[in-house]
Amino acid sequence: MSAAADVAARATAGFRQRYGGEPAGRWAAPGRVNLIGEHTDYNDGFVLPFALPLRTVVAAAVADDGRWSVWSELDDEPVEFGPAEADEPGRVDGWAAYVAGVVWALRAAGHTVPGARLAIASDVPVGSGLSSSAAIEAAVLAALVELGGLDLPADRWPRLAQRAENDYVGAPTGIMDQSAVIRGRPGHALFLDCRTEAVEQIPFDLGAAGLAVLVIDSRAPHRHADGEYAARRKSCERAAKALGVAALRDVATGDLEAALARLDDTETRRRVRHVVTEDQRVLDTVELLRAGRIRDIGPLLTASHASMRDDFEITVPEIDTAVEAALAAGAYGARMTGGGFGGCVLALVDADAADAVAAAVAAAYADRGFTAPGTRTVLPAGGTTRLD
Ligand code: GAF
Repeated sequence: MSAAADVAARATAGFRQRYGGEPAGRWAAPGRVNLIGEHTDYNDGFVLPFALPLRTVVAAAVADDGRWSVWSELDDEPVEFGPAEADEPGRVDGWAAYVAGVVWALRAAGHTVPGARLAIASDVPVGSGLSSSAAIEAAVLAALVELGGLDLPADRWPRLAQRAENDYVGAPTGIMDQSAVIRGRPGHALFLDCRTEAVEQIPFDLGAAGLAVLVIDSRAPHRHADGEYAARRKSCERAAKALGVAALRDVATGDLEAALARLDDTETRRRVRHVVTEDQRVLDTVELLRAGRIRDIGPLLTASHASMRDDFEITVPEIDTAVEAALAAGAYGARMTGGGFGGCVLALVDADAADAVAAAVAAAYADRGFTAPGTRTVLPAGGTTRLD
């Protein structure tokens, strides 16, 4: 059985076992990596993520009692909640908060959400920075929209799923992850303008170019990731205010030095420099990909990493070790992907060199006494969909 069929079968088996009977349908949403454009989304800037061939599947059916029951492989017992808990952000916690958050966001937007029984299985690893939470949100959202016959076109799903995460779960994230997992397309990276939500599917045919993206799970324990993420966001917002712009996206690359000169602390200057240069790197990457020059994006990926390490200060030793080892072993470029303080690194490599690069990273880890990394090659996959 393929991995995709297996995770769907697990969701169905979970549904039958917990609730009896058959689900009305199964909906799948992927994890994501971000090719480039980190911490730019909440600055109204540009990102270029793609969906992964790792999926979360929700098997679901309407429940006539108007309540929600959610079982996941992560727990033995289902979590149950009704409208009262759904309407009060924070009442449901743990992984089920992402489900309750979607119910909350739909209700807050004026939709009549059907009660439902849901069973969730997933191949997206939790806590690795591959957006397992956005995958749950998107799959549950797709299921509830269809089960309830809600009038909600898919281009409005990312903002709604983001609200679930921001306002119910309480994580002040941007719109990248939900957009990637909902709108991703096989063989493409998603160029997203986070201010306008305009998207362009950029061909990213690694296979035809003899290339691969190696995703390295740093296995670094998350170190204060939530608090540090929120602090970075606040710092950017303060800087935008000090510069008199709506968001750091409004600082043009050519105006960067003048803008930096107007800020009086060096830490804020570094944060601003990261965001403004990172937006430009996304635009440059898109130009190269449009021209079919995939290998040439390598230096931009590596420059993005240096900027995250030195200016935004969101990397950790395991992550920097993985990037350095991948580059030394011949990767065209490598960078941390995602929010930071752990998570994954991606490296652009020749497909036939992927194993050697992975081995070099593992050896560097062993030298430093780190827990062995996880490695896999990935191709851009499709976004959220109904399976049957
Ligand atoms: C996390 C967030 F959820 C995203 O919105 C984004 O800010 C990312 O970190 C950093 O680019 O994945």
